[in-house]
Amino acid sequence: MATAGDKTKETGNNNNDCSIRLENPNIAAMKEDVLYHFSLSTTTHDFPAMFGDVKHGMGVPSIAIMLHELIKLLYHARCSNITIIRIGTSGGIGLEPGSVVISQEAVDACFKPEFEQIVLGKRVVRSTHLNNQLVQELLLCSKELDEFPVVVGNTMCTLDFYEGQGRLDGALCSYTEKDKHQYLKAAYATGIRNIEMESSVFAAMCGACNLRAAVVCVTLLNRLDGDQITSSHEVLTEYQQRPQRLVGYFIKKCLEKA
Ligand code: R2B
Ligand code: URA
Repeated sequence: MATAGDKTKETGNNNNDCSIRLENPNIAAMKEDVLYHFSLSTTTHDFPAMFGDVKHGMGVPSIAIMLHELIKLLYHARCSNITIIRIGTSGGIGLEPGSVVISQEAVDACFKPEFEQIVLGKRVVRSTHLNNQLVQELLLCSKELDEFPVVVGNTMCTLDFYEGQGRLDGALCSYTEKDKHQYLKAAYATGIRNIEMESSVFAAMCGACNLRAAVVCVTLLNRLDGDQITSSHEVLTEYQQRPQRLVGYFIKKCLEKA
């Protein structure tokens, strides 16, 4: 299970404190904490040195770097039958904010199911199709859960949050509001229901490496209504938990079947 790109703020009462808060007073009092499944212990491993600088950023380069190393890790560990799901946030098109989109396929900003990378100075184009059976399994889970709106649709992946997603509120804007609406409506007409910044390389790399992959993102706003994300922190936090709740339900169901 991998997630990259999105920032989750869990700041409790202190809005400036971005450190992780464990809801368990016992941990701080333990002389040693053995993370059995990771084969790591706080006495035998220097966690801050090993993991202190771990940060996943946003967008295609960040998730691509993470995936290269994650996929190699799974390969070296001789894992098989891997299912990997990207969860995160997105801007919706024509959906009520808070809706969750299970991606049918990831498409580029020209609505093509492709991810293009320049390799050794040449264009390499990889397919971004996602596993349809996994889409259906997740959709069934969403019906069983029945907690929030869930749709299946295409997901547009862009290299930028502002101009790249047709926003009018970036530092640069080279088009009119009418152009923006025409673009988003054209996207909607091709089946695109949300826009984010990682799905295409995620789909392309997982597909090329034979991993069963899915993308499940919540929409934070309806881009047909505006560009700014204005919902309260509480509302956004609850929205961000929705893909986790759906995928958590899916994982639990898989474990019960195993
Ligand atoms: C969704 O949200 C982030 C941009 O705000 C980006 O990581 C993405 O894909
Ligand atoms: N993430 C995006 O990439 N776009 C949005 O509009 C919201 C979240």
